[in-house]
Amino acid sequence: PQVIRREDYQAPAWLVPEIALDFRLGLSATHVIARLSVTRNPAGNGTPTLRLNGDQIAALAVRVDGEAVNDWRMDGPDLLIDLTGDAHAIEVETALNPAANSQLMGLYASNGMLCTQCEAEGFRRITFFPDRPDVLSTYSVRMSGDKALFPVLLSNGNCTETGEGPDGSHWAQWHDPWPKPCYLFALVAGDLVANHAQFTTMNGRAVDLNIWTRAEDKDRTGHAMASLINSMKWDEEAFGREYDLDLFNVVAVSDFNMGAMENKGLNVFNTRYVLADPETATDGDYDAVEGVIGHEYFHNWSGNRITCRDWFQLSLKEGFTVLRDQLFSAAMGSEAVKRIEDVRVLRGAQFPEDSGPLAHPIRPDSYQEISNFYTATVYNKGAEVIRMMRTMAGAETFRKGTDLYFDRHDGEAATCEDFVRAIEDGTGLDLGQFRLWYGQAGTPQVTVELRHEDGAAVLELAQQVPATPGQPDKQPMPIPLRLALFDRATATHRVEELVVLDQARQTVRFDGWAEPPVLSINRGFSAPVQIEAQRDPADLVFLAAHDDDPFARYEAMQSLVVGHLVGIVGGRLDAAAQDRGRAAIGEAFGAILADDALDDLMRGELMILPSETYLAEQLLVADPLAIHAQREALKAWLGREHGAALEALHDRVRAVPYGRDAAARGARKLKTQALIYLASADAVGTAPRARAQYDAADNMTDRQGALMVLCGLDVPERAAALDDFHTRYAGNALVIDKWFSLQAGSLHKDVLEHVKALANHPDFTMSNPNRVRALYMAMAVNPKAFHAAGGEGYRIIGEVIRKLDPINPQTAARFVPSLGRWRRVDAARGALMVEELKAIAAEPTLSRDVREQVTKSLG
Ligand code: HT7
Ligand code: ZN
Repeated sequence: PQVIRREDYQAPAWLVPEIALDFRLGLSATHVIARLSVTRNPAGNGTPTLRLNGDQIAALAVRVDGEAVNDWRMDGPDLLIDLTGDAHAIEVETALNPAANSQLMGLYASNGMLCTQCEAEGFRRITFFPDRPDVLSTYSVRMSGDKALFPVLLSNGNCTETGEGPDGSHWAQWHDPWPKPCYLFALVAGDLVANHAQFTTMNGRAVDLNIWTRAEDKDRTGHAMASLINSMKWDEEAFGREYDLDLFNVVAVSDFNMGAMENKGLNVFNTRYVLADPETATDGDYDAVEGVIGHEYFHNWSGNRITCRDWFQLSLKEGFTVLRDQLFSAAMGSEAVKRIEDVRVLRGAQFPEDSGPLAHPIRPDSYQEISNFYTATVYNKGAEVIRMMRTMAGAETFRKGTDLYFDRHDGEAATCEDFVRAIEDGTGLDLGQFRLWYGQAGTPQVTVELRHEDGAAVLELAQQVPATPGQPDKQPMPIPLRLALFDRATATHRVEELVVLDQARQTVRFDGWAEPPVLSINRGFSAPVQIEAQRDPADLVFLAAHDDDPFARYEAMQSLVVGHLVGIVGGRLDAAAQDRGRAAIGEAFGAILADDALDDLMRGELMILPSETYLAEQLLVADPLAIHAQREALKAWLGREHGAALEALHDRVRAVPYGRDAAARGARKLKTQALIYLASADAVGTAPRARAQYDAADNMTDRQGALMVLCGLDVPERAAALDDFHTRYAGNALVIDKWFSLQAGSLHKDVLEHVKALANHPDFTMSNPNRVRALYMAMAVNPKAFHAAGGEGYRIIGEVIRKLDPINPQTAARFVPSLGRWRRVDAARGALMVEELKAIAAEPTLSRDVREQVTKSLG
């Protein structure tokens, strides 16, 4: 396989300052003429050969400076033309069949409309072009098509002209004044309606905003529009960034490989991240819409105005934009809860990446298929790395760094190094050693020990970055640890500071402690590391009750449970220690339920036990079902011990009327949390309560929560509620997705039987990524289903990968990492997972996407 390496980067030999595209649109036949003005790049290698990338397209005609030529040639999928001068006009014609494009890359048909997805390398499926992010062009786009089929014709920038053509056709001309790489090109044509609004920028410019959907979905775009307006305002205030066109269009499509795409002035979204109303979207869905709308909008500066030099720099735009969307969502809601959720995502998705065969640095060194690198590492760890710079500089000073970055590199295709240097120059930080975070993979392990001697608290810190594929030896990195020392008697802290651990070992001494303090460390999750500390459960109970840093409070509760469950599964706790640990958890849990000073949203967070994935991550080799059983046992015990308080809690919060405010949201969160514990303790006794919540629900959060609980129970209420849900929401694809994933992610003993039956349900299809993920991703992340004895879960996922690969390789490849965890489970299970990986590898034709993931997973 061809391996692309970061060190091989070469500036493009030819630039394309301008491109004019002419589309004659049809669902199954679209004709494209691309007119490129090309100029020799003085910084290039001087070759006379112009390389235009292509992928599964053929050139119908090639013209150079207006003359048809025949002396072009193909090099694999690429078209090569030898040029004599320094500047030429190139014209290439291609023909496409969008309806047959099941990969959803390039130009494709979805639900009767046409749309494009060009990042990372989809543009080359539309026309021949130097498909690399450091070739920036000004785009003019003309499109014509049947007016009845495609009444709305959209592209980047501004619409400059429209007109009627023959035989019921019409056309539109678009022009985008901002030079951009081809991955930001977009075109949409379809029967769409807009939710329209206006935004006035900080300099008083009016911007027209449109969210385009199918007519029946328009009523569900209000939250997306409010989120867009909030994003535009927030980016002005928080980062000084103003929108730069007169028009901003968002289009919702139902077939989409990822969440959304930040094409200049024409964002294309998965319907999932646009449509929301109380009846069909949960509070989590509302948050996701707000977060993704913000994310794509923020890309207008971090990604579009400053783009990436090459795809190794992906974290330049993605890590930074994730940080920006995290800060935005925190500002719109609860900062504490948002931080906890972000860390939960990091631990659930990124830590396993960092500790597995696909581990890579946030700026990878090589790839075979770039689509495989849109990962939690590049996105979420990338955001954490930039957040650490912000923590070390302080928010205000950090802003000086980002201002400098935006000023210095506006209009450029930049590198991660450019970003770090701008932050250094703008803030005065020395980030020399910090740059290691960009190149070293693996989650650092920080060992913490607090001694008390001679009236002082002595903190011993040590770090170790684990070996990862291709990186056996690592150097120590700067790790900013926010810490506090608490006085036990007053339950307040006397010390709070940021300690930067940048050596392999470091000692920090705090004088003036007659009594040993309680240590609160990595407050706010100031560094994306794994803390290893022998904690006295009593100290964790203390912090869970008294820490004034909400994240640290959550973390104390998590550590208490992790220590207990991992201790049991790892066989390290005798019966007495188990009883003591459980009692400590019970005490802390009871205090959380009873603490009147806590808001309900935060109470809900504190009640959530660490995920099975995160628990497994703590063990070198884990028996996933043993972890599952112990976690369930603890849940049931807590449900029994605190049954009366949980029932009282459920009764209190179910009386709170629906609202979008924090109090009402907190009430909804607790409603389902309480049910979860009560059902664990007494399935039969709780089922009527869950059914009552389901029936009384006037919103999807309550209804889905109740159905989720019922789905895991072997009770008669289960089937009736599932049937009701399916009938009630028939025809609403996003809600029917929920119906699939609730069953595939359930705790029910027959979950695999349910998955197999659902695969044959008339509503199931392999051609819609949302539906495939709803069923099979929900199953792949459900340890009880995926790791079921005998390996049936592995076989199901293996078969999905094989069946899906020819249809949609990107989506297929996203299932491979679950099988790649084979070294981290017991040998018998591991062997079954390897068997599946080998069976996939043996397929005669595999996409580059799946081949890369499988080969690396077998390692
Ligand atoms: N920048 C966008 C990436 C994306 C994408 C990548 C590969 C294949 C399909 C895709 N759709 C969108 C999304 C984002 O991070 O904003
Ligand atoms: Zn992004």
